[in-house]
Amino acid sequence: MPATLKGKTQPKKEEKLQEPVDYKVIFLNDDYTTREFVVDVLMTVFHLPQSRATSVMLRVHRQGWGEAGRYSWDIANTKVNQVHALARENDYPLRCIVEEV
Ligand code: TYC
Repeated sequence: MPATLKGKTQPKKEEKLQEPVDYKVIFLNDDYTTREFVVDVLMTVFHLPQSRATSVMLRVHRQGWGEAGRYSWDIANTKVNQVHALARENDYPLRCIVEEV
């Protein structure tokens, strides 16, 4: 290596690029939000096909929680805010949360 480049262009070993962290959006069950509304939200906000939206909704209904998708921090939180805004507009208590993968 030419002496002029020594220690200048060589990346240091500890400067490895980190993989970006993903965040899950998790739907939580409740007793009042209709199944149809949850499926609608999963289709419109998360762009799930109807069959997938239905199976995620049923999983949440039966197990208490279920994953709608994985996104960057900003997108996950935007989607959670969209879900909560739609739920509020329609008087449903539907909640979802963000969790690091
Ligand atoms: N448990 C609701 C019902 O029986 C349906 C439901 C599913 C609610 C998923 C919220 O995230 C949820 N109507």
